[in-house]
Amino acid sequence: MALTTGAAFATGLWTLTVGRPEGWWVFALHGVTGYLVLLLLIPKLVRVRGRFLPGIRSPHAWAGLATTILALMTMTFGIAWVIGGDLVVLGYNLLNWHILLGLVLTVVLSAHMVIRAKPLRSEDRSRRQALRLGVFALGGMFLWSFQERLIKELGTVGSRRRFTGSREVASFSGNAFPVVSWMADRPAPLDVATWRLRIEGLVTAPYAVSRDDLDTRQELTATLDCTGGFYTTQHWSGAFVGALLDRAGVLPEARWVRFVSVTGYRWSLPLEQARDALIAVRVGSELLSHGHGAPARLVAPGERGFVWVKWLARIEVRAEPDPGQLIAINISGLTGADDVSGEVNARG
Ligand SMILES: Nc1nc2c(c(=O)[nH]1)N[C@H]1C(S)=C(S)[C@@H](COP(=O)(O)O)O[C@H]1N2
Ligand SMILES: [Mo]
Repeated sequence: MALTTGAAFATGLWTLTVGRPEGWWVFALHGVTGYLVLLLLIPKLVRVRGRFLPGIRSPHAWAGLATTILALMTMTFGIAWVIGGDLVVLGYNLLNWHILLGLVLTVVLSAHMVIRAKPLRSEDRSRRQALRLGVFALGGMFLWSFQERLIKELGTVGSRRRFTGSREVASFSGNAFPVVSWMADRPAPLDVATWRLRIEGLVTAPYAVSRDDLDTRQELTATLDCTGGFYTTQHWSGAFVGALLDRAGVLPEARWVRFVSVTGYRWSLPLEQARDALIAVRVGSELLSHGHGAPARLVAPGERGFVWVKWLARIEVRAEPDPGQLIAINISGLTGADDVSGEVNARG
């Protein structure tokens, strides 16, 4: 039970990193794993049912009940989102709640396993047990494919979702698509007149460019797909990272390119992939608005929205990847001046 919930959590985390259509099966795997947890929950509930009433005074019984409700809510919200539900509670949609509750559930279950750790009973490891798990996994696959069939047949909003589960919003509309931050990044608007983007690190000649220098009208049509559940396809324009790097002269030991925001938010791409990414200053024919990352943002085709760093300050060529970015994106909003105009929302 705990192991399959762990698998559901792991595959869920994994989906957040997948942005290319070839990766659709990761989302399918997450769906199947979710249904597997649901199926395992039923016999488990039948087994402990008899123990709940006699133990009603004990905190364990209530903790168990609360955890079960949490698990059921997590699954219900996930399923409701893929079908097409558009309930918004406290500013968060069903997908946001699914992810949030899934995180809480994982923390609770991990604590439970640490506190009440008991060794696996030998029967847990027996062949019968493995067989049972196999049968339930088949059941999970069946339920998931039934869900997909049903969504198609009924033609619900979910039938028009992207393979990531995201729904299309305001494609080809210039700046008119949603403004989102990963956690709490809300910088005040940057002064375009004095702003410069620096290109530095493992290069022969570091330099800095203004927004006008970047406005070279190199174009890319790409889909921004936010893990918060929307996507938008736009014509972006600016300068390709490859062109910017060539001007600086990349050193032979270079392997990675790190994109750093004025807020400290940052992400890295492997050098070859980074070359094909765009530093955008325009969307459609309009200059980027503040909310969308003006003066310049990263457009990284095939990567989920959180990689598309806004309000860029520098591009650094490096030899190493950057594990610290996982922390940086979560804490960047805690520092720096806030957006006084209130144009930037955080949910994403
Ligand atoms: N500096 C910075 N860049 C950021 C973020 C952020 O919080 N800070 N959020 C990311 C996320 S999660 C998404 S989905 C996109 C959203 O871009 P948009 O506001 O133009 O829709 O920006 C990305 N770039
Ligand atoms: Mo996002």
